[in-house]
Amino acid sequence: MYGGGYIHQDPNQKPKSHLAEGEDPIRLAEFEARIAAGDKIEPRDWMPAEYRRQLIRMIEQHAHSEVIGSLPEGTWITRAPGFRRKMALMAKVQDEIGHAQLLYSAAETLGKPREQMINDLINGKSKYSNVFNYPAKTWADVAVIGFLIDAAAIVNQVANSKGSYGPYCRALERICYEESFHLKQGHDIFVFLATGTEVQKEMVQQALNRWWKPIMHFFGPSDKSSVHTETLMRWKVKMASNDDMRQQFLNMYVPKIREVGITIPDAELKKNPLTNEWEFGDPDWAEFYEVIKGNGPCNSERIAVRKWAEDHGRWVREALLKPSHRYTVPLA
Ligand code: FAQ
Repeated sequence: MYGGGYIHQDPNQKPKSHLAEGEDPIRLAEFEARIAAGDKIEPRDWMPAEYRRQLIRMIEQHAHSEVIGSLPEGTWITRAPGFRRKMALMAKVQDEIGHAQLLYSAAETLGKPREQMINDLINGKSKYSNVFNYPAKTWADVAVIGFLIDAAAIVNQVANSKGSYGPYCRALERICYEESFHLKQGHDIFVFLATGTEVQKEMVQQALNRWWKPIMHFFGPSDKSSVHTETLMRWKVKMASNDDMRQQFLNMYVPKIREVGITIPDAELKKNPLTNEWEFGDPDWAEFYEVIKGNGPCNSERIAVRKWAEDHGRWVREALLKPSHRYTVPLA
């Protein structure tokens, strides 16, 4: 059984040093005191090199996830059933790209140029969320993504918007408003299908069967296998552990899925009457690690599409960056 988060700590292990070579322990102590007092750290403030490195890694991965995350649903814009569904989906997909813009800007404040981030994505150096390496086979997959992946993202982002790095927190606050609309449109489609004809209900059930494991993986490995949680929580970049976020998601959304007659594909899922929490079965962590290594069902396709967009959009970026003719043509 899984569930119930804790960070594994070996009592014999020496505490990890959070200082890079040459960094001043007094400055680190002052920095940590500011974080403990709930201050926001801003781009020009002193910060340990490891804090900067971790933030770049996490915000960049988040930005890439928004870009790549627009692809599975994006393929359904032309096939959405009806004009209103099409308009809502187009607006949602466009929002996700807007989130990427906000996040790349937040990561840039830490010193990594956007072009380098995009190159690292295309070259496979940077990760992005596991979930977007699965195909959206039917319209019901759009319902599951919009309802449950956006819900999972909200659980994570509402918590982390209270974190320590100002630009990231402000970006997350704005993103969360828009994600709430995404969740509503996903929930509306999910309920419509689940309470529709037998064929529609079966379609949404099959979609949930496909997405459940990746959604469990979305929150990251269990706390005892997580590499970065301890450091990130110490510096209030992550405001809850992977297991705690996963548990919060289960407690909120398992009842909402079951109330419309859809079965969650986990035979071991049950509510513990003592803790009142949903306990779940092994979500197959071997699959998670394969997917984040690049071996998921759609990894190569996703990166190929992103590379195509990058190559074909180059002339637009170059045109935008050129000085305007208005200023180069002398006035008569
Ligand atoms: N996928 O030590 P931890 C969205 C990697 S936005 C891929 O536990 P950490 C909107 C991790 O990077 C979705 N890789 O890592 C939307 C690390 O590898 P590294 C994205 C993962 O950072 C909705 C290694 O495993 N959200 O969905 C994943 O403490 C619908 C060890 O893991 C964010 O990025 C994963 N799921 O915790 C768009 C939120 N989990 O870097 C379109 C911000 C772990 O050492 C449609 N990020 N790994 O090579 C976070 O909160 C954290 O980074 C976690 C992972 C919780 C994702």
